[in-house]
Amino acid sequence: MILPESVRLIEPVPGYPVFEIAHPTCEARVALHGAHVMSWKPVGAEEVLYLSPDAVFEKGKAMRGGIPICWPWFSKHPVDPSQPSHGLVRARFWDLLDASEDASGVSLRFGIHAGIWHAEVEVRAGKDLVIALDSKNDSNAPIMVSGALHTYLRVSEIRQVRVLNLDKSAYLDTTGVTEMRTQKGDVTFEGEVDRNYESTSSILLLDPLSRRTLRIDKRGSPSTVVWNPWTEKSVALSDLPDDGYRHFCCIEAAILNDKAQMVMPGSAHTLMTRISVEAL
Ligand code: TA6
Repeated sequence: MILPESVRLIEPVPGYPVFEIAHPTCEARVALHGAHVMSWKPVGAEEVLYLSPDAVFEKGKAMRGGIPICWPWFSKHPVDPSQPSHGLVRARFWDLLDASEDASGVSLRFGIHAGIWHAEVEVRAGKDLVIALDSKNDSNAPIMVSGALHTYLRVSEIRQVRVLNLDKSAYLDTTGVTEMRTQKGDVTFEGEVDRNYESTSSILLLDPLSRRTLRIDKRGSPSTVVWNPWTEKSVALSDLPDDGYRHFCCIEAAILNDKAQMVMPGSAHTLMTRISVEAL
């Protein structure tokens, strides 16, 4: 396939192809492994995504940072504990189906088949970043899909960050005793946060030290997951520096397993997230 002028294929690690985008609207990197957006930097702005300096770039290993695609299930498999966490496709190579560009950005389209599972994803990098994941049903019976666009957003200092638009939303707190709670005001970070919010709202992430607000819109996603591992889990994760937790916040457009979407034969479900940078 002939790549657009502003896209070139590089191999920062042998056997690990990465599409490097240098377009008038942005710079970005997308790995073929996991169809994984590793970095995105709109023109005039600093890098928006957090990629762990200790991330592993190896077939079969999930990459710590960027935007992992967790699919066709989220976290633990609904019934089979032997299955990998966060689904099948973040640790596999996808196929590049199409690549195009115009004045407003670059589009890369990837596809993957894993048994009965068939997904296609479009990555649109420009002034905004849009990821649209299509769960396709090629079979003659309904299938249930869940998952998440597990976005790692770069922040200057997590203790200063505020997440807006989840006030009064119900959430499942999965730290400590797993229980349902209701959000009061903005989400702030004074310890580990791992929450599954019942929310379809757009999210604003205020990062005062970077003097910026990130806006996260979404579609086809009944839940928003907010995650920061804090100190202990940061130390426990080998592919994350001990203080890595200070510099990212995950805001995930999710379909949790208990809200899995039914996809009828011959049709598809789209899970989409859009990230944009706004001044503080
Ligand atoms: O999305 C939040 C979460 O499910 C957390 O519970 C935490 O495990 C995180 O994902 C990272 O998961 P990973 O499998 O990438 O280590």
